[in-house]
Amino acid sequence: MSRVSDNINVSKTPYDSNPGENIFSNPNKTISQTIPADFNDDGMLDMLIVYTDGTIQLLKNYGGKNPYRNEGNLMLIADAIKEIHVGDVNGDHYPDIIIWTTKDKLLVYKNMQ
Ligand SMILES: [Ca+2]
Ligand SMILES: [Ca+2]
Repeated sequence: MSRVSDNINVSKTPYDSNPGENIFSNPNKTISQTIPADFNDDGMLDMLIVYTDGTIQLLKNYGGKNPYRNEGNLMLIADAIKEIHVGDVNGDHYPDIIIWTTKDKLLVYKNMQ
């Protein structure tokens, strides 16, 4: 593998040149992962926030200028999280949450929309 070139001119990027829109922050906890998914099947991507302490929070997307609203904590996983995935495990078109813990438990949380 070799470096092709340094990209010093990003004028052709398809993204805007803003420093990035802050949609959420929590100074009291460390985010380990974010997973975008449409949890309420309204066509707009919501955001799952996973913290290092095992807390999982949902930011629901309502559209408009400031679309994301904190819907609070969904769950607190006692064991440390090894992997977390989102997928529809029961075929109802609502994404469910699948968690693999460091104690090798596989937990499924069905979306009860
Ligand atoms: Ca949505
Ligand atoms: Ca489902």
